[in-house]
Order: sequence, then C-alpha cells, then structure tokens
Amino acid sequence: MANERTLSIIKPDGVEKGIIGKVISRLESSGLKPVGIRMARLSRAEAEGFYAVHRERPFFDDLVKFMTSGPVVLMVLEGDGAIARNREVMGATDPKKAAEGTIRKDFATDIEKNTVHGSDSLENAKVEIAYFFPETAITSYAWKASS
Ligand code: IDP
Ligand code: MG
Repeated sequence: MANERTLSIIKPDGVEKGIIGKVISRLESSGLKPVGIRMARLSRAEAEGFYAVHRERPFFDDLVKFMTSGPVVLMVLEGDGAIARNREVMGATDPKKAAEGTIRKDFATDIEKNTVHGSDSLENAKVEIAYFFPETAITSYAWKASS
C-alpha cells in the first residue's frame, strides 16, 4: 500500500472527556504515525471553511457551533494506506453503527459529538492538511533513510 498522509482531528468532546492520549494511542497502535500535532480553538470562519462541503446540510450550523465550542487537537498522520486505516480505526459516523473496538464506538457521545475527524479521500486529505498545516510544520520520517 502507498504511504499516505491524512488529517485527523480530536474534536471538542474528545478533548473535554480527557481522552487525547487514549485516542492517539489507538491511532499509533494501528500503525499511524503523527507527523504534525497542534492544539487550536477554531474560529467560526475556520470551522465553516473546513466543513464547507456540508454547508447545505441541516446539521451544518450545529456542527460549526460544536467544533468551535472548545479546543481541538489537529494532527497529520502518516502511514501505509493512512486514509482508509484512520477511517477504520475511527468507526462509522454514527457511534450506534460503529464497529466494536473503534474510537467512535468506545468514546463518541452521538452522531455529532463523535470524537474524531478523518479525511475521506486522498484529494480531501491534501486539502485538509494544507488548511491547517504549512508543509514546514510537518515533520518527515525521511531522516531514517540516511541515518
Ligand atoms: P465523517 O466525519 O464520518 O466523515 P460526515 O458525513 O463527513 O462524517 O460529517 C461530518 C461531521 O458532521 C460528522 O463527523 C458529525 O460530527 C457531523 N454529522 C454528520 N451527520 C450528522 C447528522 O446527521 N446529525 C448531526 N451531525 C452530523
Ligand atoms: Mg467526512
């Protein structure tokens, strides 16, 4: 599988529940390596821009309100097939439908407060990573090759 990068977010409910470490532990255990991490309190404009594809959906306003309600952890994850792998570890959008052992099954409150975000395609991953991380803020593992 190809080495990929994906954008992961621990949403305000995950930070509020004090499970940042547990979520990152699940991601790392699945073979995903954080190559960029920062915390942020998203502005309304940032959240609206990030979720622009959902702007016509009935839940859009609530989603923006939720995503700006507290701090989030923004992460770039790297690994083999990272985009699909992250989606698998996250579980279905609705925690009621999420598989056993997934982050959303174990930690999410409901279909909105579902603890984590993950890019859903290579194209969206590129856009989402660039939205929050300049390339210089992403640490490569490439040094391993020359050590
Ligand atoms: P995803 O996060 O699993 O990719 P999307 O369909 O892209 O799911 O939706 C983005 C986010 O919008 C979800 O993670 C969730 O927080 C919220 N959301 C999605 N569907 C609903 C809904 O039916 N009601 C309320 N919030 C929703
Ligand atoms: Mg999505």
